Amino acid sequence: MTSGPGAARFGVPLVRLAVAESTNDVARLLASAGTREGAVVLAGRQTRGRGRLGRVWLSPEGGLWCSIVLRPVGQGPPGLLSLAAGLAAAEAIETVSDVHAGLKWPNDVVLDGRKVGGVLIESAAGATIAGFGINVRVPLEGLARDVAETATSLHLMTGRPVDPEAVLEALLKRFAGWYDTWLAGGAGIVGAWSRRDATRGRPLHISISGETLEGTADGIEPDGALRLKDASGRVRRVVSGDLVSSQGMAQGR
Ligand code: BT5
Repeated sequence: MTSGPGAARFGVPLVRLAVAESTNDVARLLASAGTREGAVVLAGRQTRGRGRLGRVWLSPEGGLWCSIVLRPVGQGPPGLLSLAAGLAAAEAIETVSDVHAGLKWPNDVVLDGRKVGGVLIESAAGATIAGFGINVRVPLEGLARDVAETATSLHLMTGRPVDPEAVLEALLKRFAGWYDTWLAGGAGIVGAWSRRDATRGRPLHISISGETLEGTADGIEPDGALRLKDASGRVRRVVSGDLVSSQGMAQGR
């Protein structure tokens, strides 16, 4: 790693593994062994990568699969940490390429409407683990067909080889900044996120505990909740823990 405020703060120690089941699980083990804030686990591939709510995250060679151990002193707004992490991932992508990265609530990073990355925040062993997955040069043929239909990679979008290490370095710097912003109360996170909002105005079908809600994405609230507007104009708040699945999030390219 080169020097720089974020690189120094996040990325020590940096545990590199050729293969992990899930870097979030390795980070959890490190956290329970008392590792310091900023420890990072990086894997060449994951055999049991996961998304939210037990969903599978496909993680072949060629991606950035990493997790950061956080030990927040005090507490920023809970609903904004995941958004801050998404912002950091979007900015890291833009640091190493000339693409524009959008965000879909709550945590998808999208290029031209297709998912290039995601964020998984978990609490474990008295710490918080922030997991990031970015398809840097993952061949889409290496993903399951249904996933490949809505996914993309940085390599595909830029037409140029991108080094996962360069994305990691940018990510650690950007996330250190947004994490500090979050710790300080989160001012600016919702505004920055909203400027990248790739979902606003799009139709959504959301299932929450067996109930299906339909409406149009109407941006996010100050606490990070999604605003879902129904046909009559009524706005319902959806918090990320509520969301079981959504359709329409990958549309509108
Ligand atoms: C996420 O979940 O988007 C969070 C992904 C976090 C992955 C990182 S990798 C490092 C760390 N260790 C882990 O085990 N996880 C974290 P969610 O919003 O639930 O999205 C999951 C959905 O994304 C799946 O159901 C698929 O539809 C799709 N998907 C799976 N693999 C993908 C990939 N490589 N690229 C794009 N989409 C993918």
